[in-house]
Amino acid sequence: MDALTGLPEATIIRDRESMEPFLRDESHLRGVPPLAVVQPRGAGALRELVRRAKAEGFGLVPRGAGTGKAGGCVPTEGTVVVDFSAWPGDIRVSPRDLCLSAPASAPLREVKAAAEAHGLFYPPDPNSWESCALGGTLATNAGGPNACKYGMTRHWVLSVDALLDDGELHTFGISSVKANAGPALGQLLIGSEGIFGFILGATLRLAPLPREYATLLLPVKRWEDLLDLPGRLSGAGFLPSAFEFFDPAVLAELRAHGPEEARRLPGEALAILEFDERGCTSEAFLEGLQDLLGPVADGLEIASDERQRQGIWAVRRLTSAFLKERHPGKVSEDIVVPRSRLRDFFEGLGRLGFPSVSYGHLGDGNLHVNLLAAGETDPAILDGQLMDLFRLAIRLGGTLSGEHGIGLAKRDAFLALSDPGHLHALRALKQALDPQNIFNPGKVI
Ligand code: 2HG
Ligand code: ZN
Repeated sequence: MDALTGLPEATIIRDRESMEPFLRDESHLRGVPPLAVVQPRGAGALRELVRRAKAEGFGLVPRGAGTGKAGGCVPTEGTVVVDFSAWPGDIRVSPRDLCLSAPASAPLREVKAAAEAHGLFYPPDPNSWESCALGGTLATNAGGPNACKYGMTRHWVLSVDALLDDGELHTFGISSVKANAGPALGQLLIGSEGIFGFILGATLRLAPLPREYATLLLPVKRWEDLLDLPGRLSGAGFLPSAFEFFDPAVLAELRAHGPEEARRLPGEALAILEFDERGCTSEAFLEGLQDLLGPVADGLEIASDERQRQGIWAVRRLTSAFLKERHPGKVSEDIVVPRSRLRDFFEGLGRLGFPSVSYGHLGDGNLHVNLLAAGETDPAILDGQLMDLFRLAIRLGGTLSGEHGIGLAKRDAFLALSDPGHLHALRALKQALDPQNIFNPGKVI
């Protein structure tokens, strides 16, 4: 592609075979071959790319580590993939300001480790935390189990470094939790999935590192018994740092076909609860919790050391990859409903009548409903099933994505089901910030 000739501070990949890994993320989608893949190493490359994209009319698709779940970074027709893995910069922790700054290319694993080295904590923990890049988590406002206590990525972002349609680098926000000089434009970029510009780095808020964890495996004899628990716990002042679940169908799948450690999982349905506040491993705390749980707590197992704790988490963490390996054509959703509507949601899901397995983040109502047979289902029927699922979540006061975002995978549903006023405002923003539609065209809106 001639339009990229002589691009400064960048590596350019053009051959089909080398571009192949850039066609996919971790969703079920496969993009079209891009015009090229560019790996920028400096602002000069991006400035030029933006200028040439506008002049030549091609789109720019940002990419972190490619671990997204909604096809946000897969290339669409007439686009160049901009892979930020070589973007320069260091992770710098500032304990006095309780914050850390890092480039988009920083692996999230290293961001979390850098905070920990100072006794500090960066809570966002998407399932891909060991392989994803910070930039991707910012662009998608990544979640994870800890979100039920700590919130999403956006709640930990103090400022954002971004390059917009003027080709220039801007910093939105300051290194303080208090900053109120006008609307928070940095927050507009978090979760924007690359449609307003490139996110190049951020300054992140940190918390003190938890010193103790109570990690509990809670098998139940009746699956419905789990569904009131998130609300009951918070009503009684218990705030778990994670509350994950496996429904009977996913548990059966794991037990029958999963790896060794999954075959021993107990219960008709199962929850993993974790607390991380000071005193959570004390007898008084655990007794109080057991009292509240009542008979539901009959089979409760409490991890007695870090090895057991990691063992419990390992099974939860492998679930997504295990299901994908066993059902390559599966479609995984991440709808969310208010915690008080969990029971209504699962009753409604049963009435929809198509087979699914569910697991995920019960504590914040963010449920991974997986349609394992999607690969073998007629596309029109599958679309109908997904729309029914999204409508159900929306009817109960929820939404069609709790953490993975819209990207390409949920774009049609998002456009069909969103409030027209919401879409109008979003389009007006897109038009104002990216009038030539060069940033991630065809995604979200
Ligand atoms: C998880 O919580 C991830 O494991 C992935 O968000 C969910 O693939 C999925 O369904
Ligand atoms: Zn998840």
